[in-house]
This record gives sequence, structure tokens and C-alpha cells, in this order.
Amino acid sequence: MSSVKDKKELCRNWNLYVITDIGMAAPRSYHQIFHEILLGGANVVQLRDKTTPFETLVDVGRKIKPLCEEFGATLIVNDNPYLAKEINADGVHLGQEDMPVDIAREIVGDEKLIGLSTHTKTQALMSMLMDVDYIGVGPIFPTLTKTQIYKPLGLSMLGWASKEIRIPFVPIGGINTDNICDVWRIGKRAPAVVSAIMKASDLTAATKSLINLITQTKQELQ
Ligand code: TZP
Ligand code: MG
Repeated sequence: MSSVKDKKELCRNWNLYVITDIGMAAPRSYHQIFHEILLGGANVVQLRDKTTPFETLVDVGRKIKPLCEEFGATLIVNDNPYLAKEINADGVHLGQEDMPVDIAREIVGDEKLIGLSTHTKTQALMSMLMDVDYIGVGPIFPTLTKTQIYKPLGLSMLGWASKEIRIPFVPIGGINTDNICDVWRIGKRAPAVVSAIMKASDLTAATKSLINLITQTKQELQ
């Protein structure tokens, strides 16, 4: 990746942003989780793990990065820019309570993506003044995956974001087969999912079915 334009282009081509949860996907290994998701066709995957030690995640990262490359998928690391740098991931995703964006940028450099979670219109608008490449917007619906500190924003937030937010964004929170078509219709952006894939018995089939629903909705709108 070389320019800001290339990075924006990459984000705009994402089809489904899958976030890992090794607990939900047990007893699979990270290699199995990534392989199943990538076989399902997702072209961006986030390694999200708040408990495994750094060194273990470095070992994991060294195995899954070549796998993502083989499938042409973007690899994002949650929370930790040092881990993103160490395993040469494509980017890091930060929360509002994580390291400030400018410090993360110094660690990862200009070529890598920085994503930022936003939970209010103000946070989403502020992100456009920051050195971030894309934002998460959510939770859109109630979710059990993340301890709720922000109230669900609803689909109306996505209508607003699709008009007002001039950088790539990813709807997140409680998105599943029941609502993903509405999310696409209103937000027109590929959403991020955790439990809709991680809790499925067949991760490949679950990934395919969400991508198919998005593809169908896109076609209906053309
Ligand atoms: N950030 C906002 S909501 C959320 C994160 C990480 C959790 C989304 O998980 P799920 O299972 O797709 O609702
Ligand atoms: Mg975080």
C-alpha cells in the first residue's frame, strides 16, 4: 500500500469485515478460524483478542498473515499498534479509549491503515479531522459481544453516516442474517460482524451467506 488514495480504495472494496473471537469459535485454532473465514470469501479480517499474551499473538500473527496474503485479504489487529507492526499486519483498529491516533500512527507508519471505533455522531465527525483511514460506526443494534457503554444507534445513524461521513466506515454491532440487508440498503457499506460468524457451526457457510445477502441487496438497488 502506498498512498492515502490506495488505502481508501482498499477499504471501499471490503465486502464483509469479520472480527475474530476465539472463545466463541472454540475449539478452533486461529489458523482454522482464519482459513474458514477466508474460504468463505471475506476480504478483511480483524484479529481481536484482549486476553492472549503479546508473544503468543505474535506467533499467531506470523501464521495468519501469509494466509491472508494468499487470499488477498486485509489483516487488521485490534488495539495494539506494536502487534500490527511486529506481524506486518495491514493495519490497527483503535477504540476511543485506546492509544491516541497520532501516537499509533508514529508506531505503524503512514502505509498502514488505522481504524477508529465511533459511537456518536460527534465522534464520527471528529474522526474526519484525524489521521484515520476508516471508522467503525456502532453499535447499530444491541449486542452481547461488547459490554455496552454506548446505546444502540439504530439504522437511522447509518442513513446519516452515509450522507455526512466522507471517509470509509464500517457499521458494527448486532448485525446478522436478519438485518444485514437493511444495513446495506441504508448504510451502503460493508458491515463488521463478530458473533454472526464466530458462533456459527460452519464459519465458511456463515461468511458466504452474509456476503451473498449483501450481494443480492446491492443488485436489487442497481
Ligand atoms: N464494537 C462495537 S459493537 C462490537 C464492537 C467490537 C461488537 C460487535 O459484535 P457482534 O457480535 O457482531 O454484535
Ligand atoms: Mg480497542
